[in-house]
Amino acid sequence: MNPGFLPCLTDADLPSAIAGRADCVLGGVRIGARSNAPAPEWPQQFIPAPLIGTTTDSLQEIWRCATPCSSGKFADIAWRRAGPVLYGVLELAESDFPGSPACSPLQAASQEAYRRIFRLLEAQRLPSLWRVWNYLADINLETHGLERYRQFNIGRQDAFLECNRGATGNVPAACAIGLAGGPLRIAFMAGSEAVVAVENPRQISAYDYPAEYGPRSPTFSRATLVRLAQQEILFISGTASILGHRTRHCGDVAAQARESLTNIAAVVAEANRLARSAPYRIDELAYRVYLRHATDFQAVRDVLNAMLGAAAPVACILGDICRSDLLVEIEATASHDLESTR
Ligand code: 3EB
Repeated sequence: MNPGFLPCLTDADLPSAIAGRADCVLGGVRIGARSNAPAPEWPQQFIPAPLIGTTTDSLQEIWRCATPCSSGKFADIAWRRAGPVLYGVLELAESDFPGSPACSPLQAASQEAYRRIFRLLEAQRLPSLWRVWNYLADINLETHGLERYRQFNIGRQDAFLECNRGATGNVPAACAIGLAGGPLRIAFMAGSEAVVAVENPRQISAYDYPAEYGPRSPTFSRATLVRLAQQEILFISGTASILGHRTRHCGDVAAQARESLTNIAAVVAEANRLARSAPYRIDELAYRVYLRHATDFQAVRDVLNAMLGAAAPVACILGDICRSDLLVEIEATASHDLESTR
């Protein structure tokens, strides 16, 4: 029943990993080049952003489970469900949303995307949104008098409020990354179990950011812990070089990477106060690193090697971070078995 995270596979490794049990893949992601192969049967988020520091032009990650999934389509969301866990993928073209003077197309698309997600969860009787992966074009571009990331934040928060979910406290872990173009691309994991929200004592909660970062605060937790019958999952949100609410180390990518990892270590320490499983260690997490400039790769790799060891699984992706002065953002996931007696 429990999903197992199977990270960083090349396309060649995937068939043997699945071994004829494609119905036991909850869903996943493909990052990098588009594939010539037919689309998989499971919901797959596609992130058409270059991989950095690897010779392969794409990678896939999947979440597997022990029993076959049910699946469906709901308001353009492709979803699969294994017992108490659901994974879904949604793409919305902004051109399908005319917007209005008071609401840009991106804001309207963002609100509608989250509205649909919450409706699906209601229909599935799965109350809790655990983790959301958001990608949008030109995230730092100003249109309609406001940076597009800030437009997204308005639409997202409005949907949380409209659907009576509140916009602080028990909100999902997330990332929001800019791509060169394309639709609003959202993947999410959700389920029956409420999350344990984790914050970072070194940072103001994102949902409490002051108005200088936009008219509405971002709606995410620094991390979420999810407890299933035999497994606990730790989702660490996109984490950047922010102390309090301010960007640190403008223009210095190595220092930003160090600050980001120090923030992740602080989030892990907080998570460990709340976790039921054995303590999480930063050298066991599966990382995704987003770089604004591909040329910063070696400087960031050196920091990762020094702080995590060279063996840590890291996927490095070219993408824009949601503040123009941020050069790198790092997110991570881990899963621990829970002893059934606990
Ligand atoms: C930050 O800490 C950096 O808007 O969903 C990180 C993770 C960031 C998630 C989001 C934004 C988001 O504010 C940016």
